[in-house]
Amino acid sequence: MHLPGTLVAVSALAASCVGHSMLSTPAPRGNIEWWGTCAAGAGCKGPCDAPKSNSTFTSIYVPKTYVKRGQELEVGWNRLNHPGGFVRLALVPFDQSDDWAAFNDNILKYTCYETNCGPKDTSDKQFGLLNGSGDAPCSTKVTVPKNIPDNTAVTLQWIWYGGGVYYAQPEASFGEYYGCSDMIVSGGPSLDEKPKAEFQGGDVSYPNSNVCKYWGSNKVGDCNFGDRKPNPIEGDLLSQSLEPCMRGPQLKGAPYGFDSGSTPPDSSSDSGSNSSDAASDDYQASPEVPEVPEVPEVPEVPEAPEVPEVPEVPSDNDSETTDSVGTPEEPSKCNKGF
Ligand SMILES: *[C@@H]1O[C@H](CO)[C@@H](O)[C@H](O)[C@H]1NC(C)=O
Ligand SMILES: *[C@@H]1O[C@H](CO)[C@@H](O)[C@H](O)[C@H]1NC(C)=O
Ligand SMILES: *[C@@H]1O[C@H](CO)[C@@H](O)[C@H](O)[C@H]1NC(C)=O
Ligand SMILES: CC(=O)N[C@H]1CO[C@H](CO)[C@@H](O)[C@@H]1O
Repeated sequence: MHLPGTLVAVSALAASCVGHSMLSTPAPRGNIEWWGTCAAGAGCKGPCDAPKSNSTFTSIYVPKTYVKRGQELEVGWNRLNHPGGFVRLALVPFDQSDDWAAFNDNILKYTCYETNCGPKDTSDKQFGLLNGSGDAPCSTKVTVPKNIPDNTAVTLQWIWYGGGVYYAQPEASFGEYYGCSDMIVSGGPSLDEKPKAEFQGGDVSYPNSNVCKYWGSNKVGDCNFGDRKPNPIEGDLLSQSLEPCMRGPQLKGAPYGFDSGSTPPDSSSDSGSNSSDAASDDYQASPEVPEVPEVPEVPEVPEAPEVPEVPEVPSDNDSETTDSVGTPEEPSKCNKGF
């Protein structure tokens, strides 16, 4: 990915600037095409930051992450100068990790984007109280389901949606962002029951209520931009994304399915417009017949991939200037965060 001329370099910075938050812990698969982030507005339609075939998970050269059933797994992402929105976490067998419907059917948790994190300057002069920059690490914990058979390769999906303050426009919302991390479940107490999706609200703006601050939509799929992709124009930063998604004031509420008047999120038709109606296989549907591969045996060894990690993405959190603060007319302010 290297870059003969200034124009290309500028466009690379721009691309890294257009991308925004991403899963950081456990480590994501790694997105080469969009410089680390998987933004629906840039053309990355999920369900993961990279497809199953790009995962290094089956390579014997890459150390695996092991988790136990019932374990409280810490999931982290960086705020990267943007307030608001929700994070959705879902977990499916690795084999099903290219399938939106499978994730929509196996949601574990919703929480606020700004969980355990917030802006650097709480009373930002330009964007208002708690709307300003700051790239603190955010995090939540999710319980590894107890209905997963031993030695199952699984994929945890992270989605950020409903985020706000798109390029200094306080009333413009971001599109959706996706990331996935592959791991093996082994050990821990077993239980046949499939976990129910839960919502844990309470963010930096509403620390003691079961809601989140968000912009645009509280529903996954509304800001996926369907099959549309941008037509990037060299040197035109904003042309690299279809964002913003929606315009309107900052909102306060629970995710779709937990707010009044909507139905629970566990059924695939309710959660995410990009889903088929076909039900996906559940782990507990057939405990005797784990259709899930036993991982350790997977020996397909592609030549050791050289670039499986996220490529040189500028450091997430060392920015002095911020992309949300930089105005669209000043794309050079944008080259540090993303
Ligand atoms: C997947 O891998 C191919 C081949 O290395 C690469 O061209 C493509 O950009 C990767 N996809 C993503 C989303 O990073
Ligand atoms: C944050 O920005 C939104 C959109 O302009 C505004 O409605 C809201 O009042 C701001 N929040 C605070 C706490 O000032
Ligand atoms: C960036 O984040 C990492 C991991 O959260 C942390 O160790 C490091 O100190 C941070 N750097 C800065 C400059 O904030
Ligand atoms: C309804 C919808 O947008 N479906 C899309 C979901 O994502 C896949 C993969 O990008 C597309 O092929 C579908 O058209």
